[in-house]
Amino acid sequence: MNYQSTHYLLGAAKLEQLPEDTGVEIAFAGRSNAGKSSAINVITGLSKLARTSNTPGRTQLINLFTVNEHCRLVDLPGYGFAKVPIAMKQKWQETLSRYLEVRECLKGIVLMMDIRHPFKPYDEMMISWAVSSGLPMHILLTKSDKLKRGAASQTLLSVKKKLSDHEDISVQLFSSLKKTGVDQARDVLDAWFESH
Ligand SMILES: Nc1nc2c(ncn2[C@@H]2O[C@H](COP(=O)(O)OP(=O)(O)OP(=O)(O)O)[C@@H](O)[C@H]2O)c(=O)[nH]1
Ligand SMILES: [Mg+2]
Repeated sequence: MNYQSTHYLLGAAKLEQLPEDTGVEIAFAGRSNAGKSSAINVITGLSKLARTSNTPGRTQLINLFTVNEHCRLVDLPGYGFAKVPIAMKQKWQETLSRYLEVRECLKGIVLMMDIRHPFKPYDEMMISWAVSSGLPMHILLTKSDKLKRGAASQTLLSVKKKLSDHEDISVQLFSSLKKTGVDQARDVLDAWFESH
């Protein structure tokens, strides 16, 4: 897959604003600040594609990026962000869960978990959701540069072990900062895009 010409399509606040439900979408999910937007940027090799920020909750819409005529990447709003009014938070989460439920062209989920804090309640929820809906999931243990090599591979092992019952879930180390694991992540995306 060639990601060079990936471009921003639109940001949807409601499902009605999404493009026609055809082609293939791969969604990037994870807690706020886990590094979703950064991962999209390094995977596509386009550093300014998705907006990244120190302020958690930056990505508030379902942002879609067109890779080519049939393929889109989706930057989902980060869940678990505390500093917005509760009503707004519930609204996003409702939109997010409806997107996951109804979107036919959604063919895979990339879940970003900060390697220092894996398996937060929302991650568990996403994982169970992927399992119950039969969608493949690929987990990026992000910010792996924050741990020493040994500690990072130990976390990888324990996360793999915890998910060993689920053959449709894969896991890898990832660092947007050091660009670790980029080819491995691309291989997964390519396989998903190409199998549909
Ligand atoms: N050290 C390190 N920092 C990272 C890495 N990836 C992202 N960050 C930083 O983490 C912060 C959040 O990154 P984003 O990519 O904006 O996170 P996000 O998941 O899109 O956040 P929301 O849009 O708020 O949900 C930014 O300050 C990034 O620079 C990484 O691999 N290593
Ligand atoms: Mg973001």
